[in-house]
Amino acid sequence: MKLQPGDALIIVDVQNDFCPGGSLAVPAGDQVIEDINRVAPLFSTVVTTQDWHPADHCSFREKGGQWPVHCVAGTPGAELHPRLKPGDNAVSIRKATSADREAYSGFDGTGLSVQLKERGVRRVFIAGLATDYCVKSTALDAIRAGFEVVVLGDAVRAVNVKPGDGEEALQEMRKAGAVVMESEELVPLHS
Ligand code: VGL
Ligand code: ZN
Repeated sequence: MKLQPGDALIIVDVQNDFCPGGSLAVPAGDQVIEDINRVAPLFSTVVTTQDWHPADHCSFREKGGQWPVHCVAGTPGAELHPRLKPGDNAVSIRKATSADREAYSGFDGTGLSVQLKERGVRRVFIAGLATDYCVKSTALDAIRAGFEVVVLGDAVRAVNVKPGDGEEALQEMRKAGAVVMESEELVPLHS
């Protein structure tokens, strides 16, 4: 697939806590990094999202939520993985910053849609973690916001709380109108 002006890459939550050794490690989560680093230079707009929770976030088990404590704002676990190279001009988005509200999508309460539209973005390519939560939610919101959506299937990984959750999430994204393709299929704009 040939890239066009108006394409953006959204790198979802490639943070230490979601990678091996982190508090909510996605299996093989760090394997997305090399693919992302290879394709990021092909995009004039790159966005990184970070889960950025207060220490008492409602999604944490001790607060009645589903997850271990993860991605607490300002801690090493919330930092982007040190091997990730989004480029110097990447737009940084932090989400789920209020204690009483979950927000899996990079579009939820962040102003991302307006920022992308101001830059003339029409189509977004999505990679990162996790397929069955924040990638899915970000992709579905992007479609609702009027963007064309391509999910880079080799550059996402799932939590798979239930086996098959990742595949099911990809199906749901396809059904909503997303295209799933491999990062190797990207053809640079000037080629
Ligand atoms: C995520 C679980 C909890 C994600 C965030 O980034 O997919 N998953 N918080
Ligand atoms: Zn979270």
